[in-house]
This record gives sequence, C-alpha cells and structure tokens, in this order.
Amino acid sequence: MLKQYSLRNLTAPEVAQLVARNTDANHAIQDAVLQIINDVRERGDESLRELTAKFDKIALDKLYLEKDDIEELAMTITRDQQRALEIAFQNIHRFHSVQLRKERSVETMPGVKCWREARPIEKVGLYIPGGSAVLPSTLLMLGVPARIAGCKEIVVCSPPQKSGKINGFVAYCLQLLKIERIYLTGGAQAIAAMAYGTDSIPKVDKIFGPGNQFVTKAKSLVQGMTNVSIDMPAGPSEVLVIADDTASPAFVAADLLAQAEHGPDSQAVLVATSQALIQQVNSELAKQLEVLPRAEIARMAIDNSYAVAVDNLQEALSFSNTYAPEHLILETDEWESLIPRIVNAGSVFLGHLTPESAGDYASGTNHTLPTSGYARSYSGVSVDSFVKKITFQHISSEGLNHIGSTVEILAELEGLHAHKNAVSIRK
Ligand code: HSO
Ligand code: ZN
Repeated sequence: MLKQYSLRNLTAPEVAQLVARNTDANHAIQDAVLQIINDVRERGDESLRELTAKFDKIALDKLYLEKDDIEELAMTITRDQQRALEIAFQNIHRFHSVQLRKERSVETMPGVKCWREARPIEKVGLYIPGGSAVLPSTLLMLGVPARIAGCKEIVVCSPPQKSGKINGFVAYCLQLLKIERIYLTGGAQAIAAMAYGTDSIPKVDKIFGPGNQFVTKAKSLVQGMTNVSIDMPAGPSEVLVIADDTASPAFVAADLLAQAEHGPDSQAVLVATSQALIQQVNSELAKQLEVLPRAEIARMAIDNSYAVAVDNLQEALSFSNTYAPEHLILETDEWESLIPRIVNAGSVFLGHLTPESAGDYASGTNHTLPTSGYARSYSGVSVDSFVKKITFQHISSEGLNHIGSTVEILAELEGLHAHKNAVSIRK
C-alpha cells in the first residue's frame, strides 16, 4: 500500500529525497549500458543478434520485417481493434496538425527582414518498447508527428515477440503510418544501433521514444558520444494525482493503478487534502488490485510509491511543482482555478472524468513525456520535436544604411575588424 507522509512534518531535505527518482546512484545501469553500446558499435548486427538471443530469447536471422510480413500480421487483429487504432490515429493527427504553424517575417529595421522556417529532421529513429507490455500506441504517438513534420526516413525499432515477429497491433499502426519496415531489436542495443548504424539498421539524426531505465540511459549516453540527439530522457512512467474531498477514491485508485501496471519502477504519487482520503484510496487500491491481471507488477510499483497529506490545494500544487510529474491529474472541482499555478508537469488531466488513459491512447495529446523531474525543463514530444527551425535574413541597401554603423561599432568594440570590414566594404 501507499506509504503515508504529512507535508507539514517533512523537512526540505526530506521533500527533496521524496521527489528524487531514477537516480542510478552507483552507476550500475550506466556501466551495463555502456558495455552494450560499445559492443554494438564494434560488432554491429552480430552483437544485435547475440543480445536479442540473450535478452529476448529469440534467434534472429534477418533483423527486420517488411511490407508483406507487416500486411499479414496486421490482418490478424479484429475490425473493432482496427477501428480503435484508426480513431486514435485520427485524434492524434488532428491535435498535432495545428502545431505546424508558420511564423510571420519581421522587419527589425526598414530593409532588414528576418524570419524562421521549419524543416523536417531527415532521419528519425522511433523506439517502441516491448517488454511485458507492447505499446502500439507509442508508435502512433511518435509516427504521427514525424509524418506531419515530413521526416524523410523513419526507422522503427522494437523488440521481437516470442514468435520472432511483432504483434498485429504494431503492424496495423505501421500500415496507418505508411511505414514499410520495422527492425526487431529492443533495449539499449536498439538505441546504440540507431545512433551508430549497423549493416541492417541505418544511423539516424535523432532518437525518440520512452523505455525502461536502460533505454533512457542509453539515449542520454549516445547523445553525448555521437552527433545524434534525443527527444528527452523519458524513463519509467509516473503520475501524480492531486485529490480533495470532492474526489472519488475509486477513480483516484484506478488512475494510480493505471500508472503502476506499467512496470515495477513506475511511480504513482497521491497528494491529498486529508489523511482520511488517503486511507480510502488505499482500501480501494487493495480492492482493485485483487482483480488486476498485472497485479504483481502494479503492487511492486505501489510499494515504491507514496501519498502525501497536505493542508490545502495550494500546498498540493507546490509539492507537485517540486516533483515535476510526467502526468498530473487534478481530481478536484477546483481544477480550473489551479491551472495558472501549474509550473512543472508534462501533461495535465483536469477534473474527475479525465483519466490519464484517455491521453495515453486516444484523446489526441502526446504520451511521450518528460519523466524523473525533467518536466522542469523539457516538453513532451510534438511536431516541434521532429523539425529544426532555420532563421533567414535579407538586407536591402536601405537596410544596410540603417544597420551598418551599429554593426561596425559593435565589431570595433569587440576588436573584430574583419567583421567590421564585411559591412564597410558593402557601403
Ligand atoms: N503512460 C505511458 C503511455 C502508455 N500508456 C502507453 C499505455 N500505453 C507513458 O505516458
Ligand atoms: Zn500509460
């Protein structure tokens, strides 16, 4: 059950300790991941085959599936399941389409025109976690904005299933996205393959996608070791629920468990305005856990989680801002007045009828979000993540008259005479 704290009794260092997560203090994860990265870098496909045999228990000959296989697998799912994936696809597409807005050009001085234009990142790598749960929804969350941005090459990696293939849902999503190949590799080795390239797997410019602590560590490490960039450190999933006496303990428990079932390292934090509410949620957790197929995983995550009692919603929000949750759910009638006070959060779910699950799958917002406190400085994945913005400027002779002397003076004061001359010679 959730451990209970009272914010009033916690010192600042105790709060800091409570909100710290995913720290890898003795570098055990880093050391293991570094070994994998170096092996893939040196031995390419051979290393990928060995690591897939070791971690996924599959002996692969060909490291990818193509159009025909994908088509065949996609046909194994029911029409209802296809419809649900199509609706999710459409809503995600609708929400992300408006993100490609053109900026207007600005004349900073008469004749000096500056503007920005977006260009797609040419080669992107999408990591789709497998593990104990396969997440086709993640393929939609990454593939849709990549398509809207216009990326030329979309490389998708996902660990193979026991069958040595992928599941039909992932296959159907590949079809919706018009992606004709998927690479059968997972974990830190998939990240290394996309960062360095192997005979089978192309090197990409940017790597996207959530994963366990190993995948997240691999993304951070390759970013420092090559010229590849990453979307964000998106590690084990987490939620923070703020609840007051208008909340339904059953709804709150359901939301905490939806997070907890992701993995034993997931975190589900409850911030409640009374101890009594925490107790009610705890007994709901016990009840709902009894019938959950993934109860064992969820129980471990709940045991790693906690509840904090606060005196009022303002205090709750201040704790949440310190925690900087990936997902924040406001289960209170007062949700609207709290919005302006939210400073750090990846994605926010408002009111009693807005479960995180809606955003995880189908409402339209992206579910690839910053975890482990990175919501302090990172945004979730969007179309912006798949483009870079290039600035342009044009100066006319009128413009040069206006700006010339300013540049000459600034160049002179920095002692950079060639800079000054590049203006003077044009006058
Ligand atoms: N909660 C996860 C996303 C997900 N949930 C996928 C279900 N499938 C990270 O935001
Ligand atoms: Zn989820």
